[in-house]
Amino acid sequence: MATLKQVEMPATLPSLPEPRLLRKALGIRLFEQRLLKLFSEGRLFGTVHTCVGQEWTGVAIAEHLRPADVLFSNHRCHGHYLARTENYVGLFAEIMGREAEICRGRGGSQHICDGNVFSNGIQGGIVPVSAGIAYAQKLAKTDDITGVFIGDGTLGEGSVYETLNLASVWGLPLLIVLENNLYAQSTSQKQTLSGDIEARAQAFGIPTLRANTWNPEELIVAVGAAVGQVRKTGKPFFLRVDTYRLMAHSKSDDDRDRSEVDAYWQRDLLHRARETHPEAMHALEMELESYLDAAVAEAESSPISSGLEAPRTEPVGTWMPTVFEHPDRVVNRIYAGLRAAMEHDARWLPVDDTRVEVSHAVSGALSLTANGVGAPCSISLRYSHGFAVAVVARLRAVDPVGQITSPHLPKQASAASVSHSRRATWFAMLAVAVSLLAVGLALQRRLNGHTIHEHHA
Ligand SMILES: Cc1ncc(C[n+]2csc(CCOP(=O)(O)OP(=O)(O)O)c2C)c(N)n1
Ligand SMILES: [Mg+2]
Repeated sequence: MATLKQVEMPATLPSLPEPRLLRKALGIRLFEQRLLKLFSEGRLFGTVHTCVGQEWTGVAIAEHLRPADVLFSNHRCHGHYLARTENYVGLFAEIMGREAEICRGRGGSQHICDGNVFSNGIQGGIVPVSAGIAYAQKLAKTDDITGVFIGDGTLGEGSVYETLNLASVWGLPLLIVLENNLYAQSTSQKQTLSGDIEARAQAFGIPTLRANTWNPEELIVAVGAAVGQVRKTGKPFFLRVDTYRLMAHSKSDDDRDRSEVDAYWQRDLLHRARETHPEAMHALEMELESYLDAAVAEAESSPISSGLEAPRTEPVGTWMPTVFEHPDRVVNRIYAGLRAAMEHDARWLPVDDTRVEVSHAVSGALSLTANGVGAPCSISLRYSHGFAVAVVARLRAVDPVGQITSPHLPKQASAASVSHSRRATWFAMLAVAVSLLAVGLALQRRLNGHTIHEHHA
């Protein structure tokens, strides 16, 4: 049984939160960094989204919720769950697809259902559900409350506003905690958010408060005030928490400006504490790492969930089975869709099969490079039949090369016809030359302070 043997810590460390809280926040961070390592070793089932840099939101809410209160979370839920339950072994086991506890390895990283914590990876999907639970609490005439975490990107989901409206009209004991980390996957908030965040909740008559994760003690006080208010009034409350995700959205999908990310690392309390209190932090890290060693070993000793290996037996109804050209890689299907869409779009200049590469695809995020000129974009997309067209539109907006047309080129030429004829080779070379020229011009425009206007797909 993995047990945490706590090292001796002074009662307080100057300028740091109390060691009990520090241990919790650092435990979450080290847990997630361990997850990334395990992922790279192929020991996890499915993907993970870490909350490195945001740990204090979970710690703060766990300080104020009572056991009967219900907490909803999203795709970035490990910290929220661990802060509340401290079930490290269980979460490791869950993400490793093991039979032990939580959801018997079937929920994985994003679908937790344990200890009155529920998570779901569908952005905004949990928000109306959380209101339903809050409604049940109201009908039961308890003073229990429900909390729900959403990200700033999820402010683009209509269900959030429908819920804010009904929660306010019905007077539901619902605390909405918005983790404002400035990005949705790789899309900056600057591109998608208009107006004021709190004003959106205020428009529905819901009171708001703002805090941040760089000052955890103030954050904990703010969460206490928000929780207390919901419990006392039985009405909704909206808490905005400014924060920053220090690691990739998922794993390798991070194209944010490095200097921006570095600046936030310098601001991060746990990171800074290593410099200001090296001995205490080192001791704490050693303690937690050895606990995590034991927790991983214990989780891995549980058998793989039988459900994960069972063949699909339920009827498929009227759905046609999807036929994949390359059953091993969904990415190939996406690539084929892209090429098909481009072949019918005269504004694209077909060069050869390497014109657009889906170089990487994880969990709904695609990193694309166009023509090898490094005009990559990571994009977040809804899973829909129009996704290929959306990718093309987005690429075209990001990569000005995509807008060039040449009078010498057949407008509807397919990638295949170009790459397989001799004439096409000349066209291809011409296209490459034109492309390089365009990239040069685009760079020059950028250097001159012009920005390329991006249309959202
Ligand atoms: C309805 C829906 N659309 C798209 C996705 C893919 N996706 C997963 S997380 C994410 C970005 C979420 O951004 P935000 O709400 O700001 O949360 P953060 O990741 O920053 O914590 C997207 C687009 C999804 N899970 N659900
Ligand atoms: Mg976000």
